[in-house]
Amino acid sequence: MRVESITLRKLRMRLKAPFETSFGITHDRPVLLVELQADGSTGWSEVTATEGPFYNSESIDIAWLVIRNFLAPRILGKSLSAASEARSHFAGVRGHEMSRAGIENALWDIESQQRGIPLSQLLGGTLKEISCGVSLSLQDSPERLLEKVSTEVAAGYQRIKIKIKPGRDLGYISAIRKPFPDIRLSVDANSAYTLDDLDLLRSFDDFKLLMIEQPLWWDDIYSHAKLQKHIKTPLCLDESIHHLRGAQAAIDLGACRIINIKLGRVGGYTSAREIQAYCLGRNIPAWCGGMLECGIGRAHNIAASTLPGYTLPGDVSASKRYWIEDVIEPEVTVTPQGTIRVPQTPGLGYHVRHELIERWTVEKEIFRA
Ligand code: OSB
Ligand code: MG
Repeated sequence: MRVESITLRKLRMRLKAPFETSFGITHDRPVLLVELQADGSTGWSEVTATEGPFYNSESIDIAWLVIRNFLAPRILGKSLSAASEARSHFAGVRGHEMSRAGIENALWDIESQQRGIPLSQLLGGTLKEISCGVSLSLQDSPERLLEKVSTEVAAGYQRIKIKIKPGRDLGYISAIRKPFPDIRLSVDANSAYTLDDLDLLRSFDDFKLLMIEQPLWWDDIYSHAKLQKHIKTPLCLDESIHHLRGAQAAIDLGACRIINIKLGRVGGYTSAREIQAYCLGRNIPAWCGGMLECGIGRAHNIAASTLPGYTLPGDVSASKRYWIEDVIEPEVTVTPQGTIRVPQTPGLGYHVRHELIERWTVEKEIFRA
């Protein structure tokens, strides 16, 4: 594959409903798409950074600059025999995992087209159908949250995750557990607590939660290890894990018993595959996280979720939960059993709606070899 050009596009897509986490509310999701040309083939991917450096230190605009000034020049005109080689070209760039994933994952799309096999198969995925969960935004009242949970349980989703933050935690968790004593339920704090909240966090043990996701500081594995010693519920790390070494440290330190793998956060498929293989070997359940992706990032998440290390339902759900209209065809749908059937055609397995993307583009730049 000789990398001929990289096109960046920023789209403004309106979420059907605002999504609130402990770090803020998103109404409009700026979407950064990568269209990469190599040997006459086109690969697509999504840079999953948020509008500002609030989830991690990346943002859509920062990623644009990093790709223009540092990543594109390192890969344009280069010939790669496999998409996994992209990572070595980016070795001199520290951090900026989501930006790197944006380029690497588009190359995986191209490689699977060129080999004539589905992306999931190229990755080594074994599932033809993946298990789905949902991540629910913070709500203004436990009653409102309960309505949302009821809707998603009725739709078949196999795991419900609710966002929590101080003041919107115990009352919400218990309101759901009463009518739903047995569903797989987890909570995600996005770093809203500190070790001073130990008693409160320990009280979550009464609710048979599948996990507590990233309760403490986004960049702090050590404090999670301290916390895990004092509570029974498994901790899951999201924000803190950027690569295999981080996953190894977290597991060895006992900082978590479950890992959320996000393709963007870990720098792309090559790194995600290493982490899932490691988790599988260590009997640590892993699952595919989400970043409110449009269809392109969603299609990549579906392919990743077929890998054998992804043993728990992920945050990969139907397009219609987020968007009135998606940029792929068909849009992602979920069966009444709470699964997504994995496309079996070469590449992403979905048609990319180029004209629609062009229409929704608010900024565009092309880099050529
Ligand atoms: O922590 O998993 C998270 C969305 C934006 C930023 C961080 C997170 C999330 C989600 C949504 O939980 C997952 C999704 O439905 O895409
Ligand atoms: Mg999370």
